[in-house]
Amino acid sequence: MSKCRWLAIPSVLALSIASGCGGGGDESESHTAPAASDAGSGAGFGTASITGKVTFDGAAPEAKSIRMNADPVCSLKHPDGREDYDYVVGADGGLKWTFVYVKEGVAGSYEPSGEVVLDQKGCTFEPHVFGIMAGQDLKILNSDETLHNVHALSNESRQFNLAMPRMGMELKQKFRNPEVMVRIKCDVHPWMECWAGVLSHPFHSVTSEDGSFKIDRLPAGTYTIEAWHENGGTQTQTVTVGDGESQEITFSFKSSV
Ligand SMILES: [Cu+2]
Repeated sequence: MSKCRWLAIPSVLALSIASGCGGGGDESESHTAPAASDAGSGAGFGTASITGKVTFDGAAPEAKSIRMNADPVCSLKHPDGREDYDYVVGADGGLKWTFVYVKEGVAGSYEPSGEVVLDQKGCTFEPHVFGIMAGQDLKILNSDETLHNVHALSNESRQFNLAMPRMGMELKQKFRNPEVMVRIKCDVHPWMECWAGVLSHPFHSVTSEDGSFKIDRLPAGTYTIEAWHENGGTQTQTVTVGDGESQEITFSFKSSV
């Protein structure tokens, strides 16, 4: 931690400025041109895919309103608060923000390619759930005119806790080792949290508004697919796909709150 510099900020005990501090240790706050892809590269990609939908069973719990009055910058953007993400259920029952990934069955080895972008915007982490490969660049942005900090509570990789005091600031971090899931929070704004699914391969997806997901470029094989939801827990299914095939599966979660 000798490379860390420290910044004293009222209301925040001690947050390290990104300077190769935390994370994997050799990251820097410099950044390269944006790359949209978070897919890995290398040998071992195939033509099979697994698609499907995650639904919520029953009536969706009523969303609670998150008030952001503690920070005027945040409340200005959300004067009436914003709905929580406990269960984001679409009109057709689709459950958003479910991480769906291959838990077992990947035989090849994969190298990360490109970067994953995590923004702090409107005093909310965007996206709320994302997948990333171990060793892949995570570019973290601050799009707000206020202080945020990103505090990754990883168990398998080194934790990082970095102040981002200025709008437009960017930094990069990595998770060294796979872990499903890593919770990331902001210590300044207690409602801010998001989840990273860190994998050794690129076969993952996050459900969209309608609960759909797609994992493609899979080699033919038999896979254990896990669906993780922050309040719904986990479910697994075993699926076999052949070259050029697409198998469709569904998951259904019930409320635990
Ligand atoms: Cu914040």
